[in-house]
Amino acid sequence: MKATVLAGEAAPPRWRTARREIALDRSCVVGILNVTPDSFSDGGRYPTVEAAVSAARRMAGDGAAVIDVGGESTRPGAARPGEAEEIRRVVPVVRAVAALGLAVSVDTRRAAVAAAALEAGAEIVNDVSALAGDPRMAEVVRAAGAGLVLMHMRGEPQTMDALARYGDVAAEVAAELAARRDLALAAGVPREAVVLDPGLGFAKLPEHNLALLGALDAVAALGHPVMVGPSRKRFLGAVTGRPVDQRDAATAAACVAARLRGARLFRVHDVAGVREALAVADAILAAAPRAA
Ligand code: HH2
Repeated sequence: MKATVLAGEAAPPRWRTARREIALDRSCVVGILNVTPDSFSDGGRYPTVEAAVSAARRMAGDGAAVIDVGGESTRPGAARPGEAEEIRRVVPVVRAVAALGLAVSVDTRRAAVAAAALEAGAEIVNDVSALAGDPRMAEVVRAAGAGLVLMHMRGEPQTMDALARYGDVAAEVAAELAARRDLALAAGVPREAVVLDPGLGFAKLPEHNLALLGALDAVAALGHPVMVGPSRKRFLGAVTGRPVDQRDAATAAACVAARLRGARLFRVHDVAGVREALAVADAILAAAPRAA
């Protein structure tokens, strides 16, 4: 399939991680594996390492190129586990999934958790605080040569809802992400390792999430691959009236909309459905690269 570059998008077609380069000439699906008791959609679903590994295998079989393992729920108001507990949740699962040869990212705001996961075979750090959560994070990522996802948020998951005030949400999110990206580069993280994520649902009201998806080109224009994580989130319930366990069609629609505005990576629970929807979007873009 031909690579497509959208107007205003100068993203490199590859993402460098600690163990490989991930091709982004077609959409890349990142499967969510939350090993938490309290995540809003899949909390408590994988109580053993074996259950988590078989979920990872299934997602890889469905077309996930990366498995994102998280040990902390960041839904609004969630209680934070201690650092030792987060490591205890995440590391055995990371080790077992990485041993299958799959690309593993660790979803954490803590440098010690990231370091332990990277040591266990993870190759990407997905930091929802975009380096604001721990002053040692950039150095841990740099030293491991890991990929880095910088996600936009304001404040903390406990406080972020009060900070959802924007004039031009896409322009503000892009500017705030650019500042976090500059910090990462200044700390020695290579440009090719950095992916940017607008943080759907983080310090954003439903209308902010929708406006961001419609103007995602502003983030893509920063010149890094863009990841989005709309999966089963509240704003999709606000549009469709569906409860959390019935939002996979809405998730696929949001991913396709984001793909047409330049996103390349899609963090989702329902890998098979989203992979199929994105195959159609990729085919349309390949047939008419200037369509969007
Ligand atoms: N969303 C969540 C967690 N991590 N990482 C990135 N890069 N982008 C996102 O949009 C994102 C993320 C929240 O969703 P989930 O993991 O499903 O739930 P919880 O935080 O309750 O574990």
